[in-house]
Amino acid sequence: MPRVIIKLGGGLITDKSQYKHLKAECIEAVVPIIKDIIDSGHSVIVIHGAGSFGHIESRKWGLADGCNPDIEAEQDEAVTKVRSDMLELNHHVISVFEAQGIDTESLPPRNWAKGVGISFGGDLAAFIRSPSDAIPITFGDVVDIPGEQKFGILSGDHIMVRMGIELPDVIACLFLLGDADGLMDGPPWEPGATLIEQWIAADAIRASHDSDTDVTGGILLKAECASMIASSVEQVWLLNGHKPKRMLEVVLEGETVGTKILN
Ligand code: IP8
Repeated sequence: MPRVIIKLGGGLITDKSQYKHLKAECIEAVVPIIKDIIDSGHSVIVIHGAGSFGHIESRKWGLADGCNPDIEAEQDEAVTKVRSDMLELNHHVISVFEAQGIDTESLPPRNWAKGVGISFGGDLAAFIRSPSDAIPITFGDVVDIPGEQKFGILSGDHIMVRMGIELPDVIACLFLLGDADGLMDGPPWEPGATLIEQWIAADAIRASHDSDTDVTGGILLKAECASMIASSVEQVWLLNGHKPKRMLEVVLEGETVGTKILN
């Protein structure tokens, strides 16, 4: 069964500048198109980012750098809080799917993954489903790291890489952005920034859509991750999450407005 992996960017589903500010209407607009993708015979996996439910607190307490013995007690509290905030965000996302009649199963990385970056440890077999099964949903999370570092931040973008490369029958990996049509040739808020329609890792990017708020790396991380996936998957795209029909155009026609990542 052809498989499609979709990352709902944290900047699409939350307002990144305000702590725990959900953009429910954006999730509600995307889910019917995901349903169309399922109904057209595809197995779908959904990964969502953290946005302001994860990055603000993680940045404040340096969680991406692991345990700092000087502030260990505060960090432990922050880990618990971010994990609980991420579950809250995940419940919001899941409730939109359930409201539209799509069965889901939540698989938080803290329960199945250890370590960060693309070489994190964890069994991905539970994500292999057929189109009639509940769709697995996971997200960027605080995960345990063996040794002194104790914990770290596993980005949903790194989960995308591993799934895109290792799971069978993946025909498309789609990264939905909240602030642009795809990768732009400059910061999207600057007048004159234009869409890069095709991108290959050797091309430098000046743009930095999210780097001020993201502890995991923003648009540059996404572009690098997408490029790794493009070595195994034909359709890897950065798309405007506010125009969700473009996902269906990629899946059914292999063409749309967005940035196609080439190998
Ligand atoms: O937004 C980050 O995941 P991402 C997860 O997918 C946390 O990079 C908890 C900040």
